[in-house]
Amino acid sequence: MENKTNVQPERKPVIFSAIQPSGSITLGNYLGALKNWIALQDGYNAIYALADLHTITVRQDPTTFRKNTYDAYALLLAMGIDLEKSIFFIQSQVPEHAQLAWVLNCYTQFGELSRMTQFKDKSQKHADNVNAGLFTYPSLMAADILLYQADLVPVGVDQKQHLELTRNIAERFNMLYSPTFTVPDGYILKNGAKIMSLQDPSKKMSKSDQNANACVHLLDKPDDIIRKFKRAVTDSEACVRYGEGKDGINNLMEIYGCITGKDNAAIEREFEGKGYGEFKLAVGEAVVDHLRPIQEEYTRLIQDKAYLESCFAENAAKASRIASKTLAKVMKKVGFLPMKRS
Ligand code: ATP
Ligand code: LTN
Repeated sequence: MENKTNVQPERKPVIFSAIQPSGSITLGNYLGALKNWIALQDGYNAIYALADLHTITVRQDPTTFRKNTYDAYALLLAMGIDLEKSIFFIQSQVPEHAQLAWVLNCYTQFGELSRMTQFKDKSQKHADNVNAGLFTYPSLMAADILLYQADLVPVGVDQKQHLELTRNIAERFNMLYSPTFTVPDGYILKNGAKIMSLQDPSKKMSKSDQNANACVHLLDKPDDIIRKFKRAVTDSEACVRYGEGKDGINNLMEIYGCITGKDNAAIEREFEGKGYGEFKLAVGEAVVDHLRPIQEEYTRLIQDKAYLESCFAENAAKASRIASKTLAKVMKKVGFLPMKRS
């Protein structure tokens, strides 16, 4: 997905990313995506969102959904999203997202959406509710990105296909009318791009996993984190080395490497001659130590709802100022009449 031409030297490149408040945020979300969001704030014009419109493609209990949204916002601030540097808003509070998504739906082909592997996976997983929103999910995601003329989109590897589709939609619209959207590039981390389930290391670690032991949540208590790592599925070789057929150990090495900055060779040396029990405990403890300050800051922030709500409002207004410009251009090019309110 190389495309350097749309990064103009006179402005800081724009990055956009979003996460759904669809459950409690996991270590996979953090190492695969969110840690990178924090690091990118200095070099880029960073715009981040909680994609709550996407979340209702899977049925949500309203009370839990509201709680997850507050929690995710507070947790991301606790991780280090700095509102002096970045915009961080809630998607449903910026109506331009739903508006542009509708328009883009009409420039996205049924065949393209049918090929999305996430759609296929999620329709199997939620066979009783294969709704139209689940199907058109990628055009809403394209709207999120294109409204801000994003140059780069930091995401986990599982979102690559949606990003390709976003590029195709943008290119198609630009060709049909005139250059309107920046065509974005993906920004996928090498390390931690895909953290796997602790119970089935062939599957990605996912917020919505039914098996509580499969997934470490950032707000899990230290004892629970240690316990989940102790129970992580490994293999029978009892040797800490990266290799084929060792998905469980590879995954634990990846997590440990992301947290400590050590490479695989250093990890292999550190645990030479030691058993899996010792290694799993070390990984658990490293994760607990890393999360401690984040959890403390989250606890402080979540008690201050008034502060959080003022952040929601201020950031939605900032986002809307940018989004409304792109939307107005699109509407005009398509041929809608300008809206004049008396
Ligand atoms: P759900 O279970 O509701 O589908 P999820 O845990 O898969 O949720 P998303 O909200 O879809 O998470 O993704 C948020 C971000 O985290 C995305 O950029 C995604 O690529 C990344 N991500 C999700 N799971 C992982 C994982 N296991 N490893 C690395 N990155 C991940
Ligand atoms: N589909 C994404 C969340 C998401 C997103 C976006 C990511 C919604 N809109 C725009 C990047 C850019 C996911 O992580 N499942």
